[in-house]
Amino acid sequence: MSNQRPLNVGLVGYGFMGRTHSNAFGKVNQFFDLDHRPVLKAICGRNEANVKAFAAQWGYQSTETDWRKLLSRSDIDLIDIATPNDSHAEIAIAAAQAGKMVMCEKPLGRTPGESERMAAAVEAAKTPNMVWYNYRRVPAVTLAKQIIDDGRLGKIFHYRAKFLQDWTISKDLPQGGAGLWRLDANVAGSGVTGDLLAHCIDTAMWLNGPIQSVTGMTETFITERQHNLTGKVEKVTIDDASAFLARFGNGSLATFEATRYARGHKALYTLEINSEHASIFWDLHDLHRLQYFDHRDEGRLRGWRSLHITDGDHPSMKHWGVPALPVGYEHRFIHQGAVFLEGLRTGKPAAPTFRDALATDLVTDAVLKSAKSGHWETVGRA
Ligand code: SOE
Repeated sequence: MSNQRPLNVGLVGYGFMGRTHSNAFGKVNQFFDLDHRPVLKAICGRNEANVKAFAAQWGYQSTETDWRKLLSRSDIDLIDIATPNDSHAEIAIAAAQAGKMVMCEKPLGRTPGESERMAAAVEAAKTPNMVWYNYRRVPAVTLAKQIIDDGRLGKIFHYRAKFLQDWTISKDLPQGGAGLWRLDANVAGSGVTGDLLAHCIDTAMWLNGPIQSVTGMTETFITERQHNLTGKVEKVTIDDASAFLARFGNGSLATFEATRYARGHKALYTLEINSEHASIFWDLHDLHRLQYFDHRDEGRLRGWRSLHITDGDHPSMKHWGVPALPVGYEHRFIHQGAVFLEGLRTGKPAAPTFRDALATDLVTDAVLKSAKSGHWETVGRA
């Protein structure tokens, strides 16, 4: 559309998430009918050679090696943060104060204190903001949301989620630096609680409302690792595994578990809901299927239905292609980008906002506190 308004993007960070976000900005107008068109105006990262190579590969018009310089540019409308977690707060707050729109990779901050300051900054600046929690955009997960919102489930009793991986089991794996900063708590904030459970919590609260209280346990299985930046063997302070029980505001009970020590599981994110009338089960390793059991079905034919969520009338499928063709990781980010741009058109905040993501960080914080205290912890209000 020729009358689309350009939206000049300044992206900070050119790792795995920088690529994923760039792809989303580049494709979103091909798949969604929107008023704004992102322009890949500038990519920013500390290593000049890498940042230039990234700009050439992804079509950015310019490069910066200092994010403060990027923020001072009048030709940038939106700052998108795809850096490791320890720089999210500083960049986001400065970007909001510079009058930019701000998008940020998850988790929002390393602590609720950081996240609260970030949410306060974008709200004070009255600037559009969003966090890239992408599992909401899996068509089968969106269908689960529709089923719940339609009232088909009746009273919800149980919510059950887990996110299992196996990539940190080797004791020879170092911590720190590119790719491995997730193992360094100073940079990441926490281990699997902030990295993996945060996804489960974001989806859970989207589907089932606020979490009120939690009791958790964490474990660090390998307590020392070589640090890539110092070259020294250093203490590991992230949680390698984390599990918690929770009570939702609607009275339902929940169990959550995440680990990077589950041999054979690469990204086994599953969720299950059991309610008065029906149950739902979803599994990221089989992401197009939504398992659905409805007790109201005729008795003789009652059973788990395995719904293949790729038909034209399933959530978001009309954007992607002809029915039956599966969509993948990148589609979720393209869709999440579209949600942000749609928010600019309607003036309604695109979810999850910084404040929504703060609510998730308050749950992960309560889990980590409970793992230390051995007590139930009440979740703070965002
Ligand atoms: C960690 O392995 C990771 O890449 C997370 O950082 C992502 O958020 C998750 O979607 C997949 O796993």
